[in-house]
Amino acid sequence: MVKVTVDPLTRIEGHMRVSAEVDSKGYISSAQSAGMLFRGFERMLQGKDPRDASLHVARICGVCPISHSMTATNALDDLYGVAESIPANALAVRNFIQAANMIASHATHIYILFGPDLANPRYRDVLTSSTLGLGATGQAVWGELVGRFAPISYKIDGKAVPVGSSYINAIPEKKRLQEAIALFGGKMPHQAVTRAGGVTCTPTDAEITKAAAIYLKVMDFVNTYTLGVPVDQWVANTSKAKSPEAAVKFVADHLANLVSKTKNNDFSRANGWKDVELFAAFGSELIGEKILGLPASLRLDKIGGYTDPSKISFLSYGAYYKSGQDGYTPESKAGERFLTSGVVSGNLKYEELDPSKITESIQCAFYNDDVASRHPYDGTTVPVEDPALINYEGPVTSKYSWLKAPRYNGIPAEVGPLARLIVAQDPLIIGLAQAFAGAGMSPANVYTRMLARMHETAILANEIVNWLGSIDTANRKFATSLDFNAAKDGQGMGLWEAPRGALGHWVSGDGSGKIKNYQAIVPSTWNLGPRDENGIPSPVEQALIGNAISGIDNVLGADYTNPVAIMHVGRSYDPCIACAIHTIDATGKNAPKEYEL
Ligand code: NFE
Repeated sequence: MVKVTVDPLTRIEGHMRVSAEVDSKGYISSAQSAGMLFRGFERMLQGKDPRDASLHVARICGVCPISHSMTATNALDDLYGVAESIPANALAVRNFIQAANMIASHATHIYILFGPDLANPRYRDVLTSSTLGLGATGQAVWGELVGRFAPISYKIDGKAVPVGSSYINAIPEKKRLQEAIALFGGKMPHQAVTRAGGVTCTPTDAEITKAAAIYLKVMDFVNTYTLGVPVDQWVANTSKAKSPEAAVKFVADHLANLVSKTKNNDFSRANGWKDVELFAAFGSELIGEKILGLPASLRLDKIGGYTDPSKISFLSYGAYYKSGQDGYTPESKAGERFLTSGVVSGNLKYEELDPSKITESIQCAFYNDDVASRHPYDGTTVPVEDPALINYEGPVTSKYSWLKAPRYNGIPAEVGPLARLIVAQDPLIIGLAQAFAGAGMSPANVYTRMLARMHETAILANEIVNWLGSIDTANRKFATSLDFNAAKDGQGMGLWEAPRGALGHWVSGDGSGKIKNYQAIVPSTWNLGPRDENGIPSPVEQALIGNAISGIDNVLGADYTNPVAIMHVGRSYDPCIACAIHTIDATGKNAPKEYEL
């Protein structure tokens, strides 16, 4: 057995560590995922005025600050009892800035955080190896991968290939989207307009026009780089298809058509091979074998899946308020949001969301409590005090992470774009999930996670203009008033979706109008937490097991120094550990030795 540790795993910021036990044939037999940073927003919020929570929590993260402030705002709308009377105009503004942030975050992940892995030298070695004999086709695909996704300049046949075009051109799009958010939010990150009761801005027609113009620019990028089918056509034929079968057939036919008209290994954009199509070429059962003659074991849909459907589910709290109507229900009942809430089992059975079934376990996390698991309304955040107990290398039954372990009805849940669209029964994603399950494969894998992120970008891009257009500037009602007494002994729950998945905040009043308890369970905690008191591994810990350490089936032998599988599988969840721990102790008193401030 060889132990392979990747630390840090994330490109977004550090402090996520994955340690895997690899057997003598080069396959992962056990994995531990650890968050290594101790932060502390939940404790900091105690004793504060609840109305300020939406401002404080935005600082949990600079990538998804809209989602944190929005989720806090939802919890506060609930605490003050005003959720059902928030004006439609305020809900439209909230939808717009959330969707713009979601698209920016997805572009960051696809192109900056995950994309560079596709230009890993391992792909060069595999695609150009004589063992596989892909010849000129393999060379051409490698050239396209580097030309689009490489974060550095490579040399091919002695000639320098510039930094990847998709990688470099995605960056200004994020800036553009930040500007669109700032038009309403005042600034970005950490906008200040989503507050309990509504929003604090009153947009003008000129601002809406400007936001629409920025959006159109971003759509140029999506149409030029990401999708080989215009956004509206893609959505009409996939997300709005008559049936899952029709949606999958549309994509399969589109790809088959592309393959049939591709001659001389021309996988260029000009020939219709946009990023989603190129990604499919070696990522999917739909096409992988057809164009490259790849063995099935080389495909991305073969890695990062689950083997035991009874130990995993897919969870979404639902997101985006229904357009054109005042108010929403805080518990996000099924069918009440643009993307619906719910829980889908590992066997793809849907059930309605019951927020009382959510718990967090500290069994394997560096926190003390009398009981292993609690509902977040009763949750505590008490870090272990003895630095000697901070051991990321401990056995799987010990404490080994700063992330707690969230569970739904006692079962780990994957969250994120894939889970969101499985729960929403999106025809393309549910069609693919069913097809994979029918073929005895896991419905969740590296390919479906990445495809869902691209597909959700198209769905939101198609909808965002409607939300923008629904803002009625002649009607100046953007907020409702609050009864401050309502917060004294009350409780509030915010259930929302961040780019990386289900995000929940729970707040309770202390009887005097201050916050008594505040708990946040974030997407990366769901996906990347440790084991629980029943020894069940988290989603990523399950998804790593059984994979060849060098990815793509160790086809050229196991390379322990380039563990592509750990990178692909871990990064397919788009990890953000700053979000997942959200606790900082400025005295350093409770921090592990190596992190003392
Ligand atoms: Ni720091 Fe976040 C998102 C939240 S992390 S990015 O998306 O909440 O899981």
